[in-house]
Amino acid sequence: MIQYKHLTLIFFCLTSLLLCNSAKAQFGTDSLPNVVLIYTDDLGYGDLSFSGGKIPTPNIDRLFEQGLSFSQAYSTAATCTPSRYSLLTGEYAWRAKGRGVAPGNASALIKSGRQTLASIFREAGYRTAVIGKWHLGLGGEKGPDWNGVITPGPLDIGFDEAFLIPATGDRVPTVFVKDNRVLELDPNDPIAVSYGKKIGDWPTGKENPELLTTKYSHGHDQTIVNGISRIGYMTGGKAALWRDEDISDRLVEESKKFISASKDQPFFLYFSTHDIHVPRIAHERYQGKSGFGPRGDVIVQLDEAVGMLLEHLEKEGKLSNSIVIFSSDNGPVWDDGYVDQAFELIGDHDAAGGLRGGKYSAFEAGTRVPFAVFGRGIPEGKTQDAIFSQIDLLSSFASALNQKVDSKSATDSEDHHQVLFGKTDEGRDGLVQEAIRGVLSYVSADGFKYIPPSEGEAIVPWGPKIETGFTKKPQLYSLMDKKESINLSDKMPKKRDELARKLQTVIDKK
Ligand code: NG6
Ligand code: CA
Repeated sequence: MIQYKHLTLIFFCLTSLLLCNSAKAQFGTDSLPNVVLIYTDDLGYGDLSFSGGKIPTPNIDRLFEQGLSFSQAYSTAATCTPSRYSLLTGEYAWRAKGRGVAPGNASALIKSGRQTLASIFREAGYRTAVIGKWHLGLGGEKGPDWNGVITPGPLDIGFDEAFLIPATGDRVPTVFVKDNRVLELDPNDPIAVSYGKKIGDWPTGKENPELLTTKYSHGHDQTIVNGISRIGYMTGGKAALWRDEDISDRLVEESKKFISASKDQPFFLYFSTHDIHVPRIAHERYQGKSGFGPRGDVIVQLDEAVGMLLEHLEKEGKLSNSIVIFSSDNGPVWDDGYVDQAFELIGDHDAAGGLRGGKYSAFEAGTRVPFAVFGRGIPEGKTQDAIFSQIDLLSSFASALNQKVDSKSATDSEDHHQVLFGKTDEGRDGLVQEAIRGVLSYVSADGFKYIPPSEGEAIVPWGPKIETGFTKKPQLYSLMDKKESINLSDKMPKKRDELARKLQTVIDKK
C-alpha cells in the first residue's frame, strides 16, 4: 500500500520536475542561460556610436545591433545609489529615507537576507557574483570595519562572490574589497576613514593643490591618493590602494576568472563598471585616444572592457548560452567635480542623445539610458519601443526562472520578461523617475511625462551645469517632443491630472 509519506514524496518530485522544466521552457532549451548584467556608470543615452555618438564603441554596439535595443528604458533614479538599490531589490529607493548618494563609509543599505535580483538567481541554481562598483553601503550600523570582516554586504543578499569598489572612484577608501575583506591590506598599516573631520597626515587637495595631477573643480578637495583628491579623508592601507589607471583591467580580469570557474553551473555576473564616472582616468594605452578628452577616453576603455568580456565568453564556449544585458545607472554629466575638460572637448558628441537634462535631472536624460539585451533566444537586430524600467529585472527573471517574488519587499517590480526578451511590446503602464532632492516624475506608456511643481533650483547648484527640470509650475510633456520644450500642462489639464493621480497612486502604494 502506498503510504501518505510516499504520496508526498511523489507529489514533491513531480512538482520539482514541472517547475524545473517550465523554467527551462521559458528559456527554450534544457540548460539555463548564463546572465551577464553590464551596468555602467553615468553613460548617456547618446554616448554609444550605435546611438549617434562620435566615439566608436564597436563592441558595445554589437550588443545593440545583434540584440534587442530599447528606445525607452529607464533607471529608476538620476543618481547611482537609488538606481542600484531599486535594480537589486525591486523597490523604489525613495520609499524610505537614507537611500540617496551614499558616502564611502555608509552602512549596508540592503538588509541581510532580503530577496534581491542576485538571490533569485542563486535560488534558481546559479553561481552569482558582483564585480565592480557597489555604492550601496557595507557593514553594520557603525559602517564598515575596513580592517576586519566587512559584513553585512553582498554575500548576505545573494552573491556568492564579490570584488568591489566599495562606493565610487572619487570616494575614499580607494581600495578593493574582495568578498568581505579589503584586498591586500597590510595589518601593520590599518586603514582609517572619515567623512567628517580630517584624519591622518596625508595631503589634501585643498591644502596641497601643487601635488595634484588631476585638479578638482568642485567638492573632491580632501585626501589625495594617486595624485587625485577625493571625497572623504583616509590614511593607512598603502599596500591596498588601487591605481585608477588599472581599475578597468582589474575588473575584467576578475570577471574572466569568475566566468572560467563556472563549470557545471549557470552563472549570473553583475559587472558594474567604474567607467565612465569621475575621476575619468583611463589606462595609459587609452589616454588621448578618443580625441574627445578623458571622458571620451574612458568610453573607449569601457568599450574595450566589454569586448574583452565577450571575447572571453566566446573563448570559453559560453557566449552562445548567455544573455548579456547592457545599461547605465543614470544619465550623462560633464563637469562632475574634476577639471577634465569634458565640456570643452565634447565637440559634436551629444552624450544625451537629443534628450534634455542629464545626471541629477528630472528631464529625460537623467534616467532614460542605453539598454540592450543580447544573446540566447533574444531577437537579433530588433528595437523594443515599450517602456521598460530596470526595477522589473527582478520579477522578470524570477518569472523566467520560476522563482517566487517576495511581493512584500519587491513592491515595485513587475514581471515584464516578455518585453525584456522581445516577445511583446506590451509593457508597463507607467513608471516613476527620481531626480535629486527626491523629486518624482511619472512617465506613461502612452508617451507623456509629468513633473510635479517643486521648489528646487533650475540648475544643479553645486557645479554640473545641468537643468534639474524643477519649477513651481506643473509640467506635462509629450515624449514625441524629445527636448521636453513645450509644457502642455495648461493645454491638456486632463492628461496632466491623470498622470498626477497615477504618480500619487504609486507613491501611496503600501
Ligand atoms: C556627488 C559628487 C559627484 C559624484 C556624485 C555621485 C561632489 C561635489 N559631487 O556628490 O562627483 O560622485 O555625487 O555620483 O561631491 S553617482 O553616479 O555615484 O551617483
Ligand atoms: Ca552613476
